[in-house]
Amino acid sequence: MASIKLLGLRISVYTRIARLALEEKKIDYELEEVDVFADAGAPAAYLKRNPFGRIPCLLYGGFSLYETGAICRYLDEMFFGTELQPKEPAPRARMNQILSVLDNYAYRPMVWDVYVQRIVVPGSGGMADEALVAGALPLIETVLRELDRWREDNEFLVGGAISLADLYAYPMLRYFVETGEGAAMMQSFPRLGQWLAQMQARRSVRATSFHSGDASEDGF
Ligand SMILES: N[C@@H](CCC(=O)N[C@@H](CS)C(=O)NCC(=O)O)C(=O)O
Repeated sequence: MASIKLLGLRISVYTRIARLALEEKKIDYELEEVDVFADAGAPAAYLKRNPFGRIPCLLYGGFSLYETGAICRYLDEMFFGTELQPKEPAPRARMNQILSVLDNYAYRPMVWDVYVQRIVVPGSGGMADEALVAGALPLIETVLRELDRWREDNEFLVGGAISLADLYAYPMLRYFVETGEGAAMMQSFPRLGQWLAQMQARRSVRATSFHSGDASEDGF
C-alpha cells in the first residue's frame, strides 16, 4: 500500500501535473478521487483539508499539502530521482516564470474557455459560449508564442532536461489541442507541436492519461 496519497481527479489538469511529478520521480502513490465538481460542491471532509476546494492535495504521513506548485517542489526536494528543477538561477527563474504564466494566462483560457466550451458543454447537450472561446484565443496565442520562444530548439521548455515547466504545460496544452481551434493554432508553432509529441511518448505521460484506457492521446 502506497504511503503517499494524492486527493484529486484523473480528469483534472492540476491533479495530472502532480501525478506527472510523482511518476517522473518514480514515487509510489495512490490517487483517491475527490469530486470537487459535484453539484453539491466539494465534499465537506475535503474542505477541511483545503478550504479553497481546489484539487489536488497531497497526504504523506501526517503532512497534508495543497497548491500544486508547493506539492511538486516538495516532492522534488524530498525524494531522490530525476531532478525537476534546474539548479542554476537563470534557468530556474525561467521555469518559475513559465509556471506563473501557465497558472495566470493559460489554464483558464485553454481549459475552461476553449476545451470545456468546445468539448464538455456540447457533450452534455449545451451550446458553447462563442464569445468566451473567441475572447480566449489571443491570450492563448501569446502564451504559445512565449513558450515556443523560450524553448528555442531545446528538447524541453527549459533547456535539455525535463522540469516542472514541461509537467505544467503538457496537461493544459493537451486539452487545448483536442479542440479545433487548438489544433489549428498549434500549426503555427511547429517546434511546440514537436515538443508535445515528444512529451506524449514519455512513460509518465502515458501513465497519467486523463481518461482510463484512453487511446485518444496516442494520435497526436
Ligand atoms: N492554485 C491551485 C489550482 C488548482 C485548481 O484550480 N484545480 C482545479 C481542477 S484542475 C479545481 O480544483 N477546480 C475546482 C473548482 O474550480 O471549483 C493549485 O495550484 O493547485
